[in-house]
Amino acid sequence: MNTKFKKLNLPILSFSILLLVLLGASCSKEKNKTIAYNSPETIPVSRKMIAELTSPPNVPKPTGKRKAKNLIVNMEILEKEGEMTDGVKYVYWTFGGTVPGSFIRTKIGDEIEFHLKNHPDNKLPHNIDLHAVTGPGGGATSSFISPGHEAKFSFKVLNPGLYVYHCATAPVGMHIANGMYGLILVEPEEGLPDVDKEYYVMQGDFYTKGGNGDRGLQPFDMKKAVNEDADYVVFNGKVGSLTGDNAITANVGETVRLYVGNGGPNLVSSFHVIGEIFDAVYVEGGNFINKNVQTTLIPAGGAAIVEFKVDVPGTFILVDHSIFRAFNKGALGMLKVQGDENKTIYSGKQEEGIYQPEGGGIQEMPIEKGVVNTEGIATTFEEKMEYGKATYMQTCFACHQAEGQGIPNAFPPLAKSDYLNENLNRAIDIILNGKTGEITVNGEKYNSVMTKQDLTNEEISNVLTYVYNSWGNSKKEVTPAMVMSRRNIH
Ligand code: HEC
Ligand SMILES: [Cu+2]
Repeated sequence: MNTKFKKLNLPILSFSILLLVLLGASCSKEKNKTIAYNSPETIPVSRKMIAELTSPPNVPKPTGKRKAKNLIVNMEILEKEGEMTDGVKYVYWTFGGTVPGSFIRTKIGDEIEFHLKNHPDNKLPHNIDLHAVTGPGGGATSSFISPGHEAKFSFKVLNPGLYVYHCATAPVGMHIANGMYGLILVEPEEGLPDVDKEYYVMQGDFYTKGGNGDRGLQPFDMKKAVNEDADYVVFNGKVGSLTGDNAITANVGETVRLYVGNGGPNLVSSFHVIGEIFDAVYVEGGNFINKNVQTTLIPAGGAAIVEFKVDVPGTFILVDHSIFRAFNKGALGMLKVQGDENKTIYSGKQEEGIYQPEGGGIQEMPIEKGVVNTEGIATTFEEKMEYGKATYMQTCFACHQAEGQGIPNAFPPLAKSDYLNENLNRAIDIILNGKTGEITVNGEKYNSVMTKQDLTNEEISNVLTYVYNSWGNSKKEVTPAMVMSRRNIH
């Protein structure tokens, strides 16, 4: 009857109270006493069972009402090359072939018979330290094995919660930095409450010889790791593991539970989902439940369970809210929610007006479809370039950068952009309507969002003329009439 998950304490509490009443004890006095705590080490195990292990972002089936078992975990260590991001290779060291390693799902009282296999093709010895283990090194010394060998050790899980496991072979930091971590869940006796969707997300920081985006096979950089100067901070082992087609999904009205871990080795995570509020957070993966949380801190070598109901459709972005990590180092994932809009909860953009601090109130934008703002109309090519540059520096610069060079993995370049130069109408459309979905610019894939730009036909013709006549582009001139005709299509 050991149940540390707070949510599930109620029935046990009422049961104990009932017992006390039956025994004739004074209920009001006894309420404050601690509940009798049956040692979980005395929980009997019924049978042998092979543990289901899953790769991220999936988790094994809930343990539900099953009794404690002799649970056999077969975990294989693989050192293998993978892709950190497009064009960047990295040799990962893995538990089960993925970063993070296979998810292990257990129930309190389970006796885990752990078989750790070090593949013969591997180059190094490894071991495992599971934070769910009560015992020296969390199993590390008992599980130390060379390539081509298998180690076996057993432990009983005594504390419900979500725990990190990792390799603890020297240099420990390097083994973790190369991806040797994962999560093990210990469910309480009754299991966790039912939800519609469950996913496995784990953050990690990576250190490469070259800088972020430098191509080719990148070796681990010990000096940067010691200085905690990460080149990549990512979810599930690589940039884009949870974006675009890899996004996790849910339907409007469903409850979502994320098992979120942080392997580190160095950085703590300020885990946040843009556009959602966590209804419940099992703080640090333990039994304390906090409600209505915006951002939860996940320490290196720690975890949290977050739960929320998705009420409206859209793409919800998972980030480490140390926000440069999200937009510049990869710590960005997506939850795509499908279903009907709910305008009571979220209206979408209802109106946009001119803001006049002097108190002019909100007015209509003077740039309704095709209506040209008569001020500042360029009459010569030079004027177009001048006005276009001004608009560029006001509107486009933040993302596409001063020289149109863009930002690797986030904002595509406009300088010498094959994509831009290939199709003028498409470029106009992008500014009028925005752009989402995967595109390839100069051989690099981008899968992000450009919002539509509220500019007049005149401004769009100027800014595009400026872009086409700068940075080695194809020198096209765009007129307001051309923009107007694209506007009328939509
Ligand atoms: C908030 C950031 C942001 C701003 C501001 C922005 N863009 Fe973009 N732009 C993007 C992103 C992101 C993409 C790629 C979208 C995708 O992946 O589908 C993109 C794509 C493009 C493309 C097609 C790809 C290429 O590189 O040729 C063009 C052209 C473009 N933007 C022009 C502009 C112009 C001109 C402006 C200013 C009027 C502008 N953008 C403002 C983020 C931005
Ligand atoms: Cu290792």
